Amino acid sequence: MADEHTQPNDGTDKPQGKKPKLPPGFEPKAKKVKLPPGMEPKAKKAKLPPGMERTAKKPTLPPGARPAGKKPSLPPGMAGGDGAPTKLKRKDFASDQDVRWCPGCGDYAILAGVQRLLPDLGVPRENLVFISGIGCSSRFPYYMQTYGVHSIHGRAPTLATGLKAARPELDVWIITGDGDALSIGGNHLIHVLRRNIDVQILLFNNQIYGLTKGQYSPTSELGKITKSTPYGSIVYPFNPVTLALGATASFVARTMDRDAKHMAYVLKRAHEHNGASFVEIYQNCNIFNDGAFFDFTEKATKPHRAVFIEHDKPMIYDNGTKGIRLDGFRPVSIDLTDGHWSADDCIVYDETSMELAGIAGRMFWHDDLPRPFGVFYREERNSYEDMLHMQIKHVTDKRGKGNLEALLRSGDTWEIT
Ligand SMILES: Cc1ncc(C[n+]2csc(CCOP(=O)(O)OP(=O)(O)O)c2C)c(N)n1
Ligand code: SF4
Ligand SMILES: [Mg+2]
Repeated sequence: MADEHTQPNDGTDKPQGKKPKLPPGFEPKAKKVKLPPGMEPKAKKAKLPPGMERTAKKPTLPPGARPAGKKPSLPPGMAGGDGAPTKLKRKDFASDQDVRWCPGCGDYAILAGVQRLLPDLGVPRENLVFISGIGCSSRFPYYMQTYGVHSIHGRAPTLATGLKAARPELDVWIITGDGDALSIGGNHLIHVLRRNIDVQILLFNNQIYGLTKGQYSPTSELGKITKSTPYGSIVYPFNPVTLALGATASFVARTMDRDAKHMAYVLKRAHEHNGASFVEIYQNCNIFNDGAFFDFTEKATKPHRAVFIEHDKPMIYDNGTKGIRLDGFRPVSIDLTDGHWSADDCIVYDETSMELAGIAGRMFWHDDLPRPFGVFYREERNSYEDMLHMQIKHVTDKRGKGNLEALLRSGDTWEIT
């Protein structure tokens, strides 16, 4: 009989949503970090470079840059553009490549969801670019009849940053996995979010390395038995939503492969947003981590394990029988059927509130709380490329057009003979 620890995903993992059990011999320690005197955090308003003040004056944008919250208007004659009659269909976005994911993989549903959505977004194919890293999920650009780059492990944000800086009118999507985005690409992900490059980032989270056949990833739960953690993972997982919020992302959402309608809604919202839109998508890897999210995605458990958050609406779930209320700063589940509480007692979700996003984002390990799906946070602020082109214009207006030749020959130069 094969040793059970050599088997990938042997089915002994704790269901998601429950506080994971530490491997034997490891007890959690709760330590409070004390700041040294004089290091209390101060709330300071950031100073913008000259010509880039956000308030009062709205600077005129140079050609190619667009103001926050606006999507580019396409030239006449282009599909979906001003006066263009041709509407593309889902099949127009499918390439002639054979899709090489395992039968039953959640990646198929995400691919179909994106291809179904694109005709409604009205962006011509020649303006669309899908950039991925490495992993099963990162094979995505092959299957799209658009421009695309299957790039280097964890570096899709890097390529996307360069492309958007040079060609801000392009509609750029980053496709990445939990390993690609959060292990090798962790540094690049936080900076693309901080810089607020106007891209859509779709993180296919299957809580495992799929392509390399089932090693644990930064989102694998504590105690997870995999090929690379035969005695159970001893590492706390990242929660991608709170990670993105911490990296000052201007749009943060979560959806799932098994709810096409919700995924379409979230992706559309992400696309509407000017700036980096981060979307975590729970994706089933039926080969190496089957059922990782079934608590939240399957009919029998979804109603009481998932809560769908909507702006300006009370946080209600379980077919309207339960809600989420704030008890001090803690979210608690309340019963709406026994006459004690009503919908008026529930949190009315505000997706522009960083504080609420933090609270909802941390509804993660509690057995007695559902996990939220939807748009956690949205903030209107200029994208990096808007600011970049504004700054170039400001400096050019002031100092005139630059001369590269003169610049190269200025200052201390040497002639090598
Ligand atoms: C520089 C480098 N390091 C490691 C690898 C091996 N590798 C390929 S994909 C991958 C992880 C993929 O996991 P994830 O991003 O979660 O994608 P999935 O396959 O699960 O969709 C790793 C470690 C590599 N290809 N290149
Ligand atoms: S290994 Fe998993 S993630 Fe990769 S294609 Fe197969 S089912 Fe999908
Ligand atoms: Mg993965």
